[in-house]
Amino acid sequence: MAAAVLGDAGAVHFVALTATARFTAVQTGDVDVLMRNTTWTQSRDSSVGMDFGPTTYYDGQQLMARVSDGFSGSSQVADIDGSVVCTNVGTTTEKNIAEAALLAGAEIKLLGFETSDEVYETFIAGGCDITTTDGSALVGRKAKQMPADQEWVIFPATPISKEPLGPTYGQNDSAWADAVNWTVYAMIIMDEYGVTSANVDATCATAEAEVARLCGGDGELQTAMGLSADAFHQVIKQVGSYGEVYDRNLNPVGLYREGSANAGWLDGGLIYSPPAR
Ligand SMILES: N[C@@H](CCC(=O)N[C@@H](CS)C(=O)NCC(=O)O)C(=O)O
Repeated sequence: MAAAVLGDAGAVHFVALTATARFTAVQTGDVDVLMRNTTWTQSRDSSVGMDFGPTTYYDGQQLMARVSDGFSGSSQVADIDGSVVCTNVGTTTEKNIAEAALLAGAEIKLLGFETSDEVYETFIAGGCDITTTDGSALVGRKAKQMPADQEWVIFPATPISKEPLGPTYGQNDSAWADAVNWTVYAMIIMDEYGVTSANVDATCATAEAEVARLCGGDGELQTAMGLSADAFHQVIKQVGSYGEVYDRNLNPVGLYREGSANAGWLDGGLIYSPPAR
């Protein structure tokens, strides 16, 4: 966003927010855009004073437990009957698990924490049998924090919820929404054409049609949105295409686009952008 709007990907001020504090920060304008792992839901979109941009990661809630407690990749929600479950407060997670446990006839004790660090400290120390949140976060925490003397497993194979994650901003600010949304779309479209930070300069020098427009050449639409013509050229050059950003951040923890909902639409996934014209 900083590369698109200010021409400098480094011109950004990151503010760390707990799950409970994040929506107030958007409503008050303390942050211009809330990123990372906020799920698009009906209530957040309608009554909480926010609008949602394009989904950048199709996630889903799963559970994580110790193999030594008898859990495996084929465990189901019904199998957590009698368990202590740790999660973050102010999330879709706590609501989903309470609902899913009720439906599966599992009686659980839910412990809510402000930060994820507290969740995993408690889980590692044995204060809870189960942790639950978006599957991507479980995979990340497992890769980073599983102690050598424990084996953690993630289940059920099919997530218990849909967690579409993407940018969120204050409602009724159409110009800002356009800038945020089209930055995401440009990254998706450039990925479809195989344009990367490494080849964007050369590609833009000779590009035609849709790529040329996104590069800021013939028929470009960025200036009509209040951005500079080369806004998306800068995004790809300084940050990368959708695929590059995905691979850079998520491959290291073992998450790959292939065969997932986060593959491009031409590869059977859900990542899709309206045309740049
Ligand atoms: N996607 C869900 C869950 C988000 C969530 O649980 N976030 C937690 C855990 S991944 C978090 O960001 N914690 C911040 C932290 O502890 O650093 C939502 O939007 O409610």
